[in-house]
Amino acid sequence: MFHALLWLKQTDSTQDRLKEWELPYGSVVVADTQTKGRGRLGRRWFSKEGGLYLSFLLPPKEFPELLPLPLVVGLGTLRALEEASKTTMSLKWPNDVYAQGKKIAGILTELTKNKLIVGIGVNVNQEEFPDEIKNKTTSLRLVTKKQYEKKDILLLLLSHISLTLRTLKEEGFTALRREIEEKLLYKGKEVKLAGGGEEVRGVLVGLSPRGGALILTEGRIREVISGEMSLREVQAP
Ligand code: BTX
Repeated sequence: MFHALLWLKQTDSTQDRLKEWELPYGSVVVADTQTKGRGRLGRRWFSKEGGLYLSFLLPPKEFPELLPLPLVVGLGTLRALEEASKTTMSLKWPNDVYAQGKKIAGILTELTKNKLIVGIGVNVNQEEFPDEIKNKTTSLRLVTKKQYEKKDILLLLLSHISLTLRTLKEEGFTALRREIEEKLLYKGKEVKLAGGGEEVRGVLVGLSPRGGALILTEGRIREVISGEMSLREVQAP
C-alpha cells in the first residue's frame, strides 16, 4: 500500500506537501516539525520536535466512504502504539487515539478532486506540551518513561494501517466495527456531541454500520454522522 517515503526536517504541513506536490498514490511524507500543523476545522496541531507527523496519499475511488476512514486508520494507529508501548489505549470517535485518558494521536482526512490525504500526528518523545493542552495530552514517552526511535514507530504504523485499510477495502467497515467498538472511549457513558450549531446528549452505545456514533437519547437511538461534531464526556454533577 505504501511505496515511497519522503522524510523532511521541517515543513508547513505534511498534508499540504501532498496537496501541492504531484506524488503517486501510496506516497508518505513525514516531517520532524511542522510550522502549520493542523487538526480538523482549522484547529492547530502542535508539531514540535519529538513527535511524528506524517501524511499519505490514497486513491479516492478505492475509499469512497469517508466516515469510517479516520476510525479505521485510528485502529491501525492504536494497534501500532499498543504494540510499541505494551499498554492498552482507546479510540475516541471519530478520530483520536487516547492513552491513560489523554490524547496521544490524532487523524485528519482531507479530500480534494483526485486526492484523499490522510494525516496522523503521534506524540512520541515529547515530555512537555503547551499550557492550553498539557492536561489532556500525553506521549509514548510520558506513558512508558522510554525513548523511542521515530523510524520504528513509523514502520509499525504503516504496517498496521495497511492491514486495517486493506480490510476496509476488501470486506467493508463491518469487519472492523466490533474491534473498534471494544476500544471506544466513553462507551456506555453519558456524552455530549456538539458542533455546527447542534448538540446531542445521551449515552454512547456503539457505532453504526457506516461508522456513525450511536447515542441513546430520550429513549431512542440516534446516529450522529457529522465528523465535525466533537465528543465530550458529561461529568456527573
Ligand atoms: P482535532 O481537530 O481532532 O484535534 C485538534 C485539537 O487537539 C487541538 O484543538 C488541540 O486541542 C489538541 N492538540 C493540538 N496539538 C496536539 C498534540 N500534539 N497532541 C494532542 N492534542 C493536540 C486531530 O485534529 C488531527 C490532527 C492531525 C495532525 C496531523 S500531523 C500530520 C498531518 N499534517 C497536518 O497538518 N495535520 C496532520
